[in-house]
Amino acid sequence: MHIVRSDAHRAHFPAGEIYMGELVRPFECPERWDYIVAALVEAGLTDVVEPEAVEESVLHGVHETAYLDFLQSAWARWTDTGASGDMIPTCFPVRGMVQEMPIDIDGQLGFFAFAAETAITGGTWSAAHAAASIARTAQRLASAPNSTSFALCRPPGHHAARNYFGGYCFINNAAVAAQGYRSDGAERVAILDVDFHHGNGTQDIFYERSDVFFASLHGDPRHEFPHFLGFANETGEGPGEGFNANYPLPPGTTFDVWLEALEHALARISSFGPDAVVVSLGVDTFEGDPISSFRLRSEDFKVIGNRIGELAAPTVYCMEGGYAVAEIGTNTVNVLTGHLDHS
Ligand code: Q9C
Ligand code: ZN
Repeated sequence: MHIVRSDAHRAHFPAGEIYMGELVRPFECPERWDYIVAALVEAGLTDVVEPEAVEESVLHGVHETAYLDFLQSAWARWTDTGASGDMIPTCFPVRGMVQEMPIDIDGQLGFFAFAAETAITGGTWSAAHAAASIARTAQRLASAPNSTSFALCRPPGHHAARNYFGGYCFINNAAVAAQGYRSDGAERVAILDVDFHHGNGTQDIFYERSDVFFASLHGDPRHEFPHFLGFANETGEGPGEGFNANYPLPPGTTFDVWLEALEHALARISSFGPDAVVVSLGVDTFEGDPISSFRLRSEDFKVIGNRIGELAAPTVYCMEGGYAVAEIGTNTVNVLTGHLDHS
């Protein structure tokens, strides 16, 4: 299994995250990466590859040009106004307001954001771009039948939509991998999102497409972030109708119930007949996660990888969430070794 990773992620680390009325140290922190690397090495997963820059054509197949331009130029324009702190959006174009990009940088910040816990810093673009390159490189390395690679992306990506960021995500790495498979000739790609949170960004990107099937298991949005998307009746639109499957699950969900939903999602993916599979791998379903409410135990993650391995398709795992930092490495590696044990 190829492991694609880069130190470039360290450039992104905001000073704070708005959480319970306070500015706290962000849950999505650089040590998450260190713990995963340590566990990979300990498990003998040492076939490490540095990423090659993702092509513009693939990025533009996933995100709107105005959004990418905003992300790339945001920090320079922010500091030009005399601001020195991180970019935290404070004003959003909600129901009934004009949905057009303003000129002012503060206005654009709110226009391209859907949540305020996620700040843009001076290093955000380079780190997010590197994470997308990691996903694309890992995807290229998993083209043969049964080949698997791990994209150690940070920042994560599945909350980033065609034209907005939030939930710690800026560029949708899993979507980049799926789009990469398509541009390399795959006809059908399935994305399976096992992060605790709904992959609203991935759903948004592929909602009207029939070439990419999206399935997500997650905390019921009536109770959990991202709150406003991820319901079971969201099944796709236009040509994409029938190619989106959501499995919202109640707070406190244990592995037996979670696994039933996984089996259902895997059956849907099998009948779709994908040429390749992308997994949005969040391990924030873990019982010890500080911001999530599912009850999975470390050994359960082996079963997840094992079941996904049964698809026997070229597979890329893209790292998403997981905030129980001391256990993130074990939980992540358990999925990967569970997959390898199968194939
Ligand atoms: N009460 C990912 O896992 N805040 N993003 C939730 C909980 C945002 C999670 C607050 C969580 C974003 C990639
Ligand atoms: Zn998550």
